[in-house]
Amino acid sequence: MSLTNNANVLKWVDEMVALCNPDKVVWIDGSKEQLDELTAQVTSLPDGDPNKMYYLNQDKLPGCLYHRTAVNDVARVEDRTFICTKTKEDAGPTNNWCDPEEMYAKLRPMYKDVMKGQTMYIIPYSMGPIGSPLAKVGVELTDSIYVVLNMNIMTRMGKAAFDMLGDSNDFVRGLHSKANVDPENRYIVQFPEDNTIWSINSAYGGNVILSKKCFALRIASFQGKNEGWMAEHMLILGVQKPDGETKYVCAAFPSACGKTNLAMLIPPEGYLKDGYKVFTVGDDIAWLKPGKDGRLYAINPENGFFGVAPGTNAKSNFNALASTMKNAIFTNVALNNAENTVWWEGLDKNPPEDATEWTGIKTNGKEWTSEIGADGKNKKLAHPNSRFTAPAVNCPCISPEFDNPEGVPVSAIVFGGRRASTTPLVYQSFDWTHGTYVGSAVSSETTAAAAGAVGVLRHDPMAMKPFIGYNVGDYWAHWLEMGEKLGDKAPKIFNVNWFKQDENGNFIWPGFGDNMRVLDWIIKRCEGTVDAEETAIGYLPKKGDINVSGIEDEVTPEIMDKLLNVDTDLWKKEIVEMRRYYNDDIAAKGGKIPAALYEELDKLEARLGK
Ligand code: GTP
Ligand code: SPV
Ligand code: MN
Repeated sequence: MSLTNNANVLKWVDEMVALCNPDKVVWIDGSKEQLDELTAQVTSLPDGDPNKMYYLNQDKLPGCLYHRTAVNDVARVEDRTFICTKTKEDAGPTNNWCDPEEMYAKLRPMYKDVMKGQTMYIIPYSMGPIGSPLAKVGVELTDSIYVVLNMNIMTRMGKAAFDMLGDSNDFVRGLHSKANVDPENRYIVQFPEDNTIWSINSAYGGNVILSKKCFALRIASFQGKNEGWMAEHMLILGVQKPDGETKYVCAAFPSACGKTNLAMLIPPEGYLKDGYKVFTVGDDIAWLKPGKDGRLYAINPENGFFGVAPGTNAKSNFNALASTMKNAIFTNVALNNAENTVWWEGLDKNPPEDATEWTGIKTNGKEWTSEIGADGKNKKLAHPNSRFTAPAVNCPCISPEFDNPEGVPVSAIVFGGRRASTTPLVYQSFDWTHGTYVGSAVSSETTAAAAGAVGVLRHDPMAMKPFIGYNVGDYWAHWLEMGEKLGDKAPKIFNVNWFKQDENGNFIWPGFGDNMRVLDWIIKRCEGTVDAEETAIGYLPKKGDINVSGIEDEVTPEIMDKLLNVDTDLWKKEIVEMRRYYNDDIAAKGGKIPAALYEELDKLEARLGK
C-alpha cells in the first residue's frame, strides 16, 4: 500500500517500478517494526552474501550492525560522478558533464529489470527538521536494505516526510541500484534541472546514501543558487561562553580534513574551568539562508553522522566515539572476533589478536594482508575510509538547537585544508569579498575519502570541488551576491590550517581539542574584543593572542612563530599558482570568474610586493 496520494510521487514510482521490475515494492514508513524486520532479514543472509550485515556484540554495542562493501567499492568515485545539465557550460569546469538525454539513454538499459527477483524500497525523507522553512523532501528508491538502514540514521525518514510534501512536486527523485557493483559501469549522476539522481553499481556510503552529497550538496547547491540560499560542505558548531551566550561557527574543510572532529571538540581544561562548552549542530553539511533579521542562519539537513572511523578514539574525539555506542552501523572497519566488537587504526594501540580485516580475511593482529594502494606497503586492518553511521541524538554534545526549524545565526565562516606549508594556523579575511577569494583558493592534500592517490595537493574551492552542482564561476558569483545581500550582517570569514608540518613531516600544531584556542580567537575577532596584525594575506593573531596556557611545552614561542609565519616567497608562488588555476583550469574551460575575484588576486599580489 502506498504511503502517499501525491500524484507526482505515484507517477514517478510507477515509471521506475516499470523500469527496474522488482518482484516486490515496500514503502518505508519509518516504523520500528518495519526496521526490525528489515534488520532481521539482512542479518540472516548467509555469510559471503555481499549484502550481508552482522549484529555486533549487543551487550557492548546495542542495536549496532556491521557491513563490508566490495573491495573496489569503498569511497566516492569522482571520475564516475556526473552533473547532467542541458548545456556543458552550466555544469562548468569542475564537473564531468553529459547531455541529460544521452545519459538517461545510456543508463536506462542498465536499470532495465535490474531489480528482478528483488525488492524495491521506497524511502521518503526530509532534509532538515520536519516543517522547517529550510527543509526539503527527497524520495530514494533502492534495492539495498543497507541503504534503508543508513537513511534511517542520516535523515528524518518515513511517512512524516510525505505529509510535509503534501501535493507538491518539489521533491528530489533518487534511484539507486547496487546492480552487480561493477566498477566499470558505476555511475553517480545528478540531473539538477530534473531534481533527479541516478546511482548504479555501487553499494558504498556516499555513492548510495543519496540524501547526502548527491542531494544535500550537488542538487541543493543548484537549488540554492536559484532560490537565494547556500548548500555548503560545512560543519556547524556552537561555542557557549562563560556569560551564557552561544556563538555559531560554520567551517568548510575537504573530505577527511577534520569537520567531524572540530564539530564535536572538547575544549582544553582551562576553557572548561572557565565555563566554555561546545555544541554540535552538524558535522558535514550546512544549508544557509538569510533570516528575518538579515543575519545568515544555518541548519544541518542531516540527522546523523557518516564519520571517518580511523583516528577516532576517546582522546581525539570522545563525542564521536560515544555517538557510535548504540544503534550505529559500521562499514569496512575491522572486527575484534573474540568480542564481536569493532576496531580500526587509531582506536587504541592494541589491534585484536583474533581479527577480521576490512576485506573479510581473518588474521592474527600482527601481520595482515589487506592492502591499500598498489605498492602493497600500506597494510591496514580497517580501510582508511571506513566509517560509522551514527544517530545525531547519540552525541553527548548535540546542540539544543539541532531541531530548531529556523536554524542558528552564524557569526563566522571558516575555510581550511591540509597544507604542510604556506597557510598559517589562522587568519581573517579583510571582508566578505576577500573571504570569497580565500574560499576559492582552498587547496588540500587528497585523502582516502575519494578513490585515487592520497596526499596530492589539489584545488578544492570552498571544500566543494566534488560537490558543486553547477558552474563554479556562477557558484563564486552566488557567494558574492549573498555577501551583498547580507551586508554588514555577513559572518566574518577566516582560514585555518591544523596540518602545518616541520622538516620531518610532523604536525606542529596539536590540533583536535586544542583547536578551541583558535576558535576562541575567531570568536573574539567577531566580537571585536581582540586586536590583530594586518598582513598581506589578512589579519593574523598578534603575538600572545592565541592562548597556549597548558601547552607551552609543545607550542613554544618559536613554534607559534612558525605557525603564524607568512612566508612571502611561498605566498608569491601561491599567487602564480592561483592565476594559473583561475586562467587554465577554470576560465579556459568555461568557468566565468567574477571580476571581483581577479581584483582580490591582484590586490593580494600588490600587498605581497614585487
Ligand atoms: P568527511 O566525513 O570525509 O567529510 O571528513 P571530516 O572533514 O569530517 O574529517 P574528520 O573529522 O573525520 O577527520 C579526518 C581525519 O583528520 C581523521 O583521521 C582525524 O584524526 C584527522 N584530524 C581531524 N582533526 C585534526 C586535527 O586538528 N589535527 C590533525 N593533525 N588531524 C586531525
Ligand atoms: C566526504 O567524503 O566528504 C564524506 C563521506 O562525508 S561521503 O558520504 O562518502 O561523501
Ligand atoms: Mn564530507
